[in-house]
Amino acid sequence: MKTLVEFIWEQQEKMGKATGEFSRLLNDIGIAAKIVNRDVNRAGLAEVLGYEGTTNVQGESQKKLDVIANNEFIKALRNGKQCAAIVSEENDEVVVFDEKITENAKYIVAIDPLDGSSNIEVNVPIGTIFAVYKRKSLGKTITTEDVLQAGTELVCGGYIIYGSSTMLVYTTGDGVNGFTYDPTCGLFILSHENMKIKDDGNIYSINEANYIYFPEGVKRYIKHCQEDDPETRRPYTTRYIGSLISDFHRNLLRGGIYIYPGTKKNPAGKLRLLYECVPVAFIAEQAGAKASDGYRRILDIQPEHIHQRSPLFIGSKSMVEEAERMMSEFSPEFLDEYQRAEKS
Ligand code: AHM
Repeated sequence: MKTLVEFIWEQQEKMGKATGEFSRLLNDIGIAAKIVNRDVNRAGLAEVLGYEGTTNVQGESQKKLDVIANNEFIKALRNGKQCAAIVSEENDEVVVFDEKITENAKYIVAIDPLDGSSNIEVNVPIGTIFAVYKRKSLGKTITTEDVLQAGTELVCGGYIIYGSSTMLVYTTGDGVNGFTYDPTCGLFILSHENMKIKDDGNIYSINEANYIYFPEGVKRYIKHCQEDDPETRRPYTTRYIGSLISDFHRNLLRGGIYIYPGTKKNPAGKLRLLYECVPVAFIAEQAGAKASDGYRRILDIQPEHIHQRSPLFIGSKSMVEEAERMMSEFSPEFLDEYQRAEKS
């Protein structure tokens, strides 16, 4: 039995980086995850259910649990002192911690504290998604350069899924490992070592109700998934939970593609680059899969603002490549359209 904390230490030592700082940071995320897990498990009870009565920067109504989860992660990371600032889906601005306390803090965290929270009431798995970057301004005041780093600069990408069991999955660029929470001893235990995604899955996950608004390339790819071709196991099967982490986690274990494209109404799609697309893209690549905006590698995109959105095509390599091919062939103009929309 190996615990999350033991595993992080071992990995850091192997890479010659065992100062304890990163281990502490990840451990702090694990501590907050346990508290959020407890609250998610009580979600049927009045004091954690329903709306907070506030909206976030995206104009979405905040659920009580969104706010609770956000507070728990911020509190744990502030107390741990290894993180200098947080970009959170639930905060309009960057949360910068007291400089006197975090003078030597080496890390910046981008987080969606509770992804898929519209599913809370119906007992569907939800998740926390996080990305860890190195602070560029060590010893100085936090700058925009600290928080607007491309995915290629990531130190760690991870998520926690609150499902039939609770799991923490993360990568630091040396493979993907999953830890299952054992509530009897309060520990995350290594259960899924060196996870890999099949090259050619047969599950596609997309909200097809938006079909009429999709770019032609996406429409063609959906039709491709539905064609009869036993040799390539088509027609594929469709599974869409509407909770990115649940859909991604299933496709990670079984093979498949998840798509949240741009649409005529929302050219850049719905998902946020920094704390939704980038961390799962890093995990996907480390598991041998691909993540793209339909044209470009997600990790190569240079963010221009903290709550920037991006279309996402992620999962089994051959499936993402086929979808990208159709985007280039049938919707070459859409890249400009969505970039323009994202800048305006
Ligand atoms: P959220 O950040 O408000 O929770 O929204 C993100 C979620 C993803 O988890 C999920 O895949 C997607 O929104 C579902 O959107 P839709 O209902 O449009 O299919």
